[in-house]
Amino acid sequence: MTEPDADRFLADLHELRGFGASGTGKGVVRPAYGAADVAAREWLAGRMEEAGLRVVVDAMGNLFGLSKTPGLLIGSHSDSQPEGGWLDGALGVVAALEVARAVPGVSVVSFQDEEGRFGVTTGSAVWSGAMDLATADGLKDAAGVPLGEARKAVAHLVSGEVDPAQFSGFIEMHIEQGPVLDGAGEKIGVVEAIVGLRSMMITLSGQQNHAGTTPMDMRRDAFQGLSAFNTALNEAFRNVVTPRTVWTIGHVTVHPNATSIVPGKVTFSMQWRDGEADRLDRMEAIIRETAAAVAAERGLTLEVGPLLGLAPTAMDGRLRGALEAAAQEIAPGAWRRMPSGALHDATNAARHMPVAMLFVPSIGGISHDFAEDTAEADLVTGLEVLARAAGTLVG
Ligand code: HGY
Ligand code: MN
Ligand code: MN
Repeated sequence: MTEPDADRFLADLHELRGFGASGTGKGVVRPAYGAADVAAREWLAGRMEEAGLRVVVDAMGNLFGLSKTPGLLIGSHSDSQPEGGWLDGALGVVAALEVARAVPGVSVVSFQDEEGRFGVTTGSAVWSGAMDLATADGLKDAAGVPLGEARKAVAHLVSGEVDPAQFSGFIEMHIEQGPVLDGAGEKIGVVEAIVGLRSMMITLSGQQNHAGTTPMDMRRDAFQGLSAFNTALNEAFRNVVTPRTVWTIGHVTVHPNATSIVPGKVTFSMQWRDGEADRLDRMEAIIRETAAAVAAERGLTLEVGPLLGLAPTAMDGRLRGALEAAAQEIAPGAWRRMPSGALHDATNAARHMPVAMLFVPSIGGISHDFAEDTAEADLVTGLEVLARAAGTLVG
């Protein structure tokens, strides 16, 4: 084992953010299967080969750099949110590459569509068997493009499949994407568990009509239905949720989205997250009941799309122990155990192998925004902890 090269690691990170650079700060626009995503994967494949790894790209576009001796898999994703930060996912891929250069027996992965342009962590979901390829191909993005169509953009790179059984475990380094470490002035978070998530698209349909001549009591206004649903849901959740439970209506399309037309149709995303599976179940029942009640009261029709999601996932004790020991050596008194409120590919990898995660601070807790950032010194501390832990695990 040699020491990781911090300068090369930082140079790779800054080069990667050049693919899909947003022009706003260090932000990136690198959605799955877009030109910038494909170019970034081609560049990463070249860096993996230079590091002596065998490159394999699977049918979904998951990019693997395999070590000669199978052992630990380390990585994350290199696709981004529609307005993404330069580190979300990319940090874990580039750190894995640098660790693989220093620690024999480490393989590297950049999963595809972790950010869910098409669903929820679709690349690692198909790789892990949580979703079959045919189902994934039928998923559509917000513009109605099927994944099966979009992934033709990586067809020229596809070279085979990678069996998860060959790996002894998976570790993902990621930015925290929250305020805890930055607020406490700490450097490392060792993740105890990743929350579960459920997500579905809901459509309320009423009657499109003239905004001037249609009396309020004669309207079947789909947006008013969404507004009433949201208010009723927040009230209905009060006795079910905890301060850590979150739920979000993040994507809304109003049809026909015109100033002088009563909205006839509203389609929106409903996403909720919690550490307990039975609470996710109870919330799902409340969502369905509340949507049906609002639709009935307002003379609207209701369509509920397929349920997507991931179960809450505990991290592996042995892998976590190696991360904690390395954190204590490198950042004594400046690390903590903590949950992950964000989703990660590690949840899907956990279907086949022990997994663990470590976090570095997010400045101001900002993420899924062009302003996302982490001090370079903290990025390097995370790299050193990851390399130290990997060295003990494959040693
Ligand atoms: O939404 C998430 O938690 C992840 O960043 N895609
Ligand atoms: Mn991520
Ligand atoms: Mn993300």
